Amino acid sequence: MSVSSVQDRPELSAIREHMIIDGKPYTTGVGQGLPVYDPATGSVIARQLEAGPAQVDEAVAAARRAFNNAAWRDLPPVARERLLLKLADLVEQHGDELARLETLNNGKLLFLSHGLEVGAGAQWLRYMAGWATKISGETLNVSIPFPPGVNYQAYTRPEPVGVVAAIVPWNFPLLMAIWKIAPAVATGCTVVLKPAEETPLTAIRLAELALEAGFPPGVINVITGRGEVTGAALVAHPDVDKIAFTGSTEVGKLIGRQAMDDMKRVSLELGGKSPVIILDDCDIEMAVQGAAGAIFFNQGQVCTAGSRLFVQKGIYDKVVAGVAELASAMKLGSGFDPATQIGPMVSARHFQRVMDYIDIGKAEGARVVAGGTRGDGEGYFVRPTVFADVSPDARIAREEIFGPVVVAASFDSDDQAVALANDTQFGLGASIWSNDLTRVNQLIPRLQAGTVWVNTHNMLDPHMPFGGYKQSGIGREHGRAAIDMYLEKKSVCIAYPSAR
Ligand code: TXE
Repeated sequence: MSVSSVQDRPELSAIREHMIIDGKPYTTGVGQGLPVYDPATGSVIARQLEAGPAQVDEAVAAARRAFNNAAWRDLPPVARERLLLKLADLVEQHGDELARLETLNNGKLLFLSHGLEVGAGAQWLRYMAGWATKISGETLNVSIPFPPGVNYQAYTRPEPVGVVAAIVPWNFPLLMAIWKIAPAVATGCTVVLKPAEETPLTAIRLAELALEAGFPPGVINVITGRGEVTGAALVAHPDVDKIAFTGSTEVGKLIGRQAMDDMKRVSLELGGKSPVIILDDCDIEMAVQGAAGAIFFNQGQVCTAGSRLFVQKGIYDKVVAGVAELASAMKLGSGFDPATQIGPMVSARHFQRVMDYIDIGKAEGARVVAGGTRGDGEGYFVRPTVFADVSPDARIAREEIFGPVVVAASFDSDDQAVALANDTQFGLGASIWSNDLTRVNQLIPRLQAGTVWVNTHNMLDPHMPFGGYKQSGIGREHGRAAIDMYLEKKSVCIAYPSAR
């Protein structure tokens, strides 16, 4: 490759094939390492190392040393805040390179890489930077009566939980790395991050930028490799204090069980099958656009994707036809093409999984009203697919597909809408589309979901706690809730003789 072509494509010069441990590039793994793909073409763009138990041990040891080192431990909160603010600036300054790298490796539309991975990533870093100086305990008025003549002063002291193992998936690689790292370091923890094996590249650059920002070596480490190798060794490591995981419910349960063996702190952000509930008093055009956006955004590879569409009987045919029309008109292609509306699935494996679900849906007798086939070309493209009249017992209505596939069904009453919406093992998100505030307000408390949107879907903000009811996870990210997940609360009780 010529130098000029590298200059033309900033993402290529940003590719790193090492890991970052203790502030340095680390170049040893186990086995042959693993290829990293461009999902729009299926071609190999890089190789990644695979960390085995020895490398995991080195990374955790580096994080532990950094946690105990005065250079980090004694840093005043305002200095942690400044480091996070500086990192946010650097992420923005390298925004073009990071966004292009993400689109190359993940396939997502370039404007989403800019707006979310980089833009929202910087926003989250700044929000969490602010928390570094606002963590405080409480003074407690206690009533301990013994022994006579003794008084007590009691207070709580929040302390960082320690070494955090952060394991993230491939759908928002840079943003989710930031969602874990930012609150962890805002509280004074240190981190070993394992990105998904599909999308390791932006996380490595983020760790490099963190060093440039001035984070001491070992505070933010990034190791790469497969879940069952690197991830499993990290989860099992005895010197990890907390595991922060986003991924499948299946792996989340495994990690939760393992974490309990050592009583590690654990937070789990898992799968979903989020309902989109369209009431007959809604603005139909807005609801149709919203329902399509809820499922097709990021190719449906979103944990809160609106993958179950419930529409009130009188407007069901119109809404389903509208969503199907939008789906059929969507342009598939490379995330680098500004005309593209649907990029590729992240990997060949995931592409196959989504196509298998489409076949299952057809075999179950669901009516295909849009898509239902793969896209053209070498890449892992799936046409936006709408299944109508899907029974709530169908597998495509119950299992997370994590692709551009929505299942639609109608309902008569609000009670029936609630029953359908809650008839799932998941409980991550839900949206209601209506102009009737009374109905909306009556529905909100009845929905079992960590986030309920009204006349919108998939909107997140660093101030809004985010997480799941039921099997969608444990714990909340973002907001004050995220900070609490990285803190231990120590009670201090000091005795002193009473003055009289
Ligand atoms: O997830 P995994 P996969 C759902 C979605 C998708 C399905 C499978 O339905 O189709 O999960 O995707 C690491 N110990 N979600 O296979 O395996 C892995 O390396 C420790 C929803 O990609 O859960 C990666 O870094 N770590 C979800 C991360 O876990 C392990 C986003 C996620 O991979 C591990 C992704 C192990 N034993 C998938 N096994 C969401 N909530 O957004 C894997 N990993």
